[in-house]
Amino acid sequence: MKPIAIVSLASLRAGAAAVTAATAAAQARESGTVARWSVEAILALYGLPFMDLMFRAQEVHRQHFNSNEVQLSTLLSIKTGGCAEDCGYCPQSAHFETGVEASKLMPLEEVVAAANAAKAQGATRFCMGAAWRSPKERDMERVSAMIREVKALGMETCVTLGMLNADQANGLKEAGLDYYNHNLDTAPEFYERIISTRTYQDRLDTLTHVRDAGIHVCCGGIVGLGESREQRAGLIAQLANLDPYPESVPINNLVQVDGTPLAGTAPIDPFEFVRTIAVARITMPQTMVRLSAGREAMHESMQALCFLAGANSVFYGDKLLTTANPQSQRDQALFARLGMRTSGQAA
Ligand code: SAM
Ligand code: DTB
Ligand code: SF4
Repeated sequence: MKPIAIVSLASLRAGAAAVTAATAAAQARESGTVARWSVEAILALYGLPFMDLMFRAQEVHRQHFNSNEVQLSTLLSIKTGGCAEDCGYCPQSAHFETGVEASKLMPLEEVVAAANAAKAQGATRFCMGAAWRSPKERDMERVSAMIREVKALGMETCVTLGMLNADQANGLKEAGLDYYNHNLDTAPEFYERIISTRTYQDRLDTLTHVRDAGIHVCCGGIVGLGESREQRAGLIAQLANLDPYPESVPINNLVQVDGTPLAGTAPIDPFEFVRTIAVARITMPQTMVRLSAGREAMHESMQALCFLAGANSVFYGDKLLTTANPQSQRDQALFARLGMRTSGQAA
């Protein structure tokens, strides 16, 4: 006797709602209008049976990308620790005792040497991060020089320096900056539980300046902060409804660092993390979805699921900013086992 398939009415409804929303979004894009994603439509995607969600994410992914290709960005902390902000996840905040030593801005030669090494390892983008609330004038000159020199190596450049005003964004564009990373981090209604020293609107304003300056936007968030699924959907809605949505969306899984207020938070279920990647892919079909912080603690099989869900970029190199990332050899072995090639690699 054949087994009887039991499908709940709720999951059928969720599936139908998600498909309708995704189709509407695709139609809106074709007609040149902006697709608005409601939190409900995103929750309906989250609520799909895992296999259906993965299938849909792959379908979308394959319309826009080679699903066997991954892009590599290497991070360098050019100014570490002592940050005035109080982001509850961050080991670099001066508000918490984490053992991270504050350093001054790195000399230009050291930055160029690190970029050269990253290029030699196969990275195509070099991302420089500074633990600042916002850069000062003198900092801007020195970072602009770094951008010019890294760009001269033939790499894409990205910096993340905290809040920017319009003049600063224009200055970075003149220096040749390709991407600016500034994350929304979480849903607006959860945000105040995590950060008190700058507002959600401050972040949106910086993103506007970056966009207006003609710099590509790299903007994502962090999960595993103790947020609910609805709040994860709220973050994705904020990102997907930016007009246009970011070219690059890093999805970070909290790296718990002793001394930060969020150390000890219950980790997110691995499948829920994969679902978040899939939902980002479906709602932002043409963005680079970057599987970001948290890979060091992730099994290879889970990383493979993230690629299947539509992630097509990673941070590459044994260090993120202050915490560990998989060794390059481990990543190369993983890509080889999965038959994935890295972008920029000869076919
Ligand atoms: N200071 C700049 C800023 O916050 O705009 C740039 C650097 S900051 C470290 C960039 C992002 O890294 C944060 O927005 C957050 O999403 C992520 N991040 C920081 N600490 C993390 C941690 N412990 N685990 C996972 N992601 C983290
Ligand atoms: C992003 O979204 N993740 C990166 C990058 N942008 C700058 C940073 C992750 C930091 C993880 C904690 C650390 O190493 O200090
Ligand atoms: Fe500072 Fe950025 Fe860390 Fe927040 S996330 S404390 S702004 S370095």
